[in-house]
Amino acid sequence: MKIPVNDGKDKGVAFFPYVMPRERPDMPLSRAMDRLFANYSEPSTWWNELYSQFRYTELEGLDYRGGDGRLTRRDPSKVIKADGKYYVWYTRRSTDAPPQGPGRGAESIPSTDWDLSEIWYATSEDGFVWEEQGVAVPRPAKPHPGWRSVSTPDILVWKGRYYLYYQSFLEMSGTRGDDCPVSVSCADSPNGPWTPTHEVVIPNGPEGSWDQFSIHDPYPLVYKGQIYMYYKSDMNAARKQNIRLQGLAIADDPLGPFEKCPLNPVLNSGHETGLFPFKDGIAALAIRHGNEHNTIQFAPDGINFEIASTVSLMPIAPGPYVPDAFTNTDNGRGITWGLCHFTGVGKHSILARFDCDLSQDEDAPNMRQTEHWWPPEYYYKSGLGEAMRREREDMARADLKKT
Ligand code: AAL
Repeated sequence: MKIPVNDGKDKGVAFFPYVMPRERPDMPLSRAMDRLFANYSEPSTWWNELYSQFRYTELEGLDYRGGDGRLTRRDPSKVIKADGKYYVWYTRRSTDAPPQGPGRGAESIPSTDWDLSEIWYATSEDGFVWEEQGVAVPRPAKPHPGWRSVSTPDILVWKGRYYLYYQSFLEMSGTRGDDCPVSVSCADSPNGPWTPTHEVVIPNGPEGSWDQFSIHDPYPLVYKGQIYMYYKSDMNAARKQNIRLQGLAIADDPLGPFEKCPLNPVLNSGHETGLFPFKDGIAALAIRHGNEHNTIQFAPDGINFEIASTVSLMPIAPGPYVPDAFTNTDNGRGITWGLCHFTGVGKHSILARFDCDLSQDEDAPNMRQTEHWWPPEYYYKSGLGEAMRREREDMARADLKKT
């Protein structure tokens, strides 16, 4: 193929213009430039409504007992607004010992950070200072689902009632794997009292299926008049090569039955769920794992997701404030903030706030930047380590001996 010479002199071949066109120009394009106009809503992050940087703020008001690992808060729910306040629910573990590692706990000794946990909640009048209100869902008695631990909650508001969905462990996390189904509790107020159904509402898949062992991170939205419950499962645990995929189950009633989407899994990357109605579809934060991690994705039907942007420093375990999460909107406005968590803070996790501009109603130019100017020491923290340093030195010596 004769490669067109874009010197501007050969009038037979136009050159790509200096000012970025907002529509695909009528000219031959490379695959990369064609993709820029075909795959994205805009050819640049400057105008892409589903691109944003993420900024983080330490929360005030939540104590962690000196951070000795006996108290953890993590995996926040979506944030909702009720009675003129913000509400959030989360995993709270308070144990006499820090976590001992997957499968290495005992009756009152936690294995993982979310073992032997309860669901607690907090309220805020500004989204930065939070006041812990108390337990929402304690661990039920054996043999009810969740007797070992209830964790990783999310909230649904449906026809004036409140529903908390959560991972309900029937054994210590790490016994085989991080295995659990999902159960649900109901209330007439965000302050409870919460009535557990003691039922599994999102069951594990059949033997040999991708979600046979774990139904994690339940995340309900109201879409097309139904309850769209997104969730994550861990699979392929061979040789510690876990793969996380996300699925969808749909119901007409908060207590089910939830019918799993025949196209499951619907997201090929990610970890904890974080989604929101956007325009006529659903947007998803694909964080941490998979070929498409660190992307924001969009599905015009809530099922078939495409990459909308590539981002960085994404919130871990995002619990966004989604004003239209339950309004059955066909023009989702998007999100600007939420809560998330940081794990491995010693042997516990902490909640934090993230801010972004993934909203049709906000324009924060400083969040459209794509670069983080970290000082070198931030990069050096992601170092080689002694063994790999020696390995690379040996490689260099061997290479230099070659002619
Ligand atoms: C989190 C979530 C689920 C997992 C564990 C606690 O990041 O994916 O909740 O079970 O880790």
